Amino acid sequence: MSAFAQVAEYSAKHPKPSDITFEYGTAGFRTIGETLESTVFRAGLLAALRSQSKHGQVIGVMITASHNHERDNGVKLVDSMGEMLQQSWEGYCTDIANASSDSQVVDILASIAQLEGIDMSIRPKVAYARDTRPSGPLLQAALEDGLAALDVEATNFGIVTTPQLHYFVRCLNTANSPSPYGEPTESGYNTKYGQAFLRLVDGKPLPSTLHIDAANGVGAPQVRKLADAIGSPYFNIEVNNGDTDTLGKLNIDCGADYVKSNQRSPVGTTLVPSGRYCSFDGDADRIVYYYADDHGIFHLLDGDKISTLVATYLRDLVAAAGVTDLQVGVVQTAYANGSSTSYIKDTLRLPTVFAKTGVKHLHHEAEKMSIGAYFEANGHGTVLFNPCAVEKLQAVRPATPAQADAINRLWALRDLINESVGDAMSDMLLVETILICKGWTLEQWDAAYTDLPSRLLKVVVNDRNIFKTTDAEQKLTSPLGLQGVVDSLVAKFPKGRSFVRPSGTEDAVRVYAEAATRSDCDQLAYAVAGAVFDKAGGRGDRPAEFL
Ligand code: NG1
Ligand code: ZN
Repeated sequence: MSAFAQVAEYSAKHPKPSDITFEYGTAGFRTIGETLESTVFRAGLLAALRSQSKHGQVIGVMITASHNHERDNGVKLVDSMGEMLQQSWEGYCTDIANASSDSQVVDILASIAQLEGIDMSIRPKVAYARDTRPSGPLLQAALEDGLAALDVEATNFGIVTTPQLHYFVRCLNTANSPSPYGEPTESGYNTKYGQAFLRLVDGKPLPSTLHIDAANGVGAPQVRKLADAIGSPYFNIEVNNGDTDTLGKLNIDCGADYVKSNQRSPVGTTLVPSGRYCSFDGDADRIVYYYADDHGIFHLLDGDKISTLVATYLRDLVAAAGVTDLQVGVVQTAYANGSSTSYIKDTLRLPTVFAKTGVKHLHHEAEKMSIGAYFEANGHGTVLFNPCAVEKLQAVRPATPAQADAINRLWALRDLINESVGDAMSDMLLVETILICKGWTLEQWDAAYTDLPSRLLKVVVNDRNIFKTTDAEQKLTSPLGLQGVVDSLVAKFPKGRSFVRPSGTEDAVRVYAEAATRSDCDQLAYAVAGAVFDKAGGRGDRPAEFL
């Protein structure tokens, strides 16, 4: 009997909407939740094949649409070390999601199996989870049908954060290796990160309460469990926007994306000077911090501020450990504030590179560094320790107590960091550790450099696929002539910078601009957005001119 014998029958239960073309974008598939049943079912089939191609290692499937509206949902595959799906498989995902019939689904599976030389006798293993969205149960059922159709050994991790699922996958696949990542359970996760945190802050002065805006998403129950597991005044938190039961609240007027995009505090939070605040996004893989100064003015500490804080701390520890040939580097995207890039290059004197948008691109660049900190400005990122760096640290024979302490701290930091993917909870503990160790307030952290005013706009166009970019998405190669217009607008503003790229998660084009003053920045942003609208088929309202 063919390995795909049951697929057509199961597939018939989850027909593809004929009017939608799906694309595996920056963060997997993402669109209106109810339309994704066939796609999630088929993602389950592909996860099974991917597992077989990896000789039976566990592959993850996460059902989430992150910071997007509650009516949206999405699905993405997690590769065997907990990292994003290998890029060459993204095309397979798109192909199978768009197969127009059940028999075509089977044909595509058969051709992938042949192309990848897959041994179909291997029993596939898949771990899956979802966030709190209302369409989650429906999509989970579709996924389970996909897994049943290929007789997958499946593990349901329930409702967890996206990075927790990445962690579980990595733990499962390293369980019998010389360096197991951890225990693949929620309590294993909380124990690993919680214990590392306590090792690092032990004996330091206690911090004040951290107010966490959990975007009314899965981060709320999970961070409460983390706090219970840590059970120490070093992690004294108050969770706001933690309502996952009431429909219509997820990510609305709250969460990391709202705070970053609007540069204001979330609903239900009144900032008190010297108070400490942070926001997760809906699936808790992003985090930003913020505070109000003595005049009540809001200040954001975004992904750029986190990466510079972390890179500085790691650089100093590596120096204190006496390891000379170990370089800390930083990976950013073009959305990084220009001031942060100058600060990394000119003040910290650390190597920095730009990657395309989407953490998978940053992750790959960071892998090339000895210790690579990567963060998107929106607060999504982590730190990677290259195996060569680990070997070098293992080889050090400390000559002084200070050196031994620095090395111990580096090991503890490595345990504190979720190396598989950006993780709001692990990143939060990392930031908390550094602030506690330095005895810093958020204002002191913020003092390293001052952000240039920036603006991110969205333009809806007839066809965003005509937008093609180069140079880490900083230049347009299509539509022809548009980049010239952007360049001429940028040239008018001191410290001006602007670029245009198609979104990978929404049907829109994004326009980013920064300049020396708020007014210049807004003028530039709206001028570029207007040019995009006029010259590339803008739809709906023309971006409002800045007055
Ligand atoms: P797109 O829609 O491709 O810009 C957005 C974010 C990315 C990344 C993904 C995945 C911005 C400007 N873009 O991608 O950084 O986080 O969502 O969630 O923040
Ligand atoms: Zn997210």
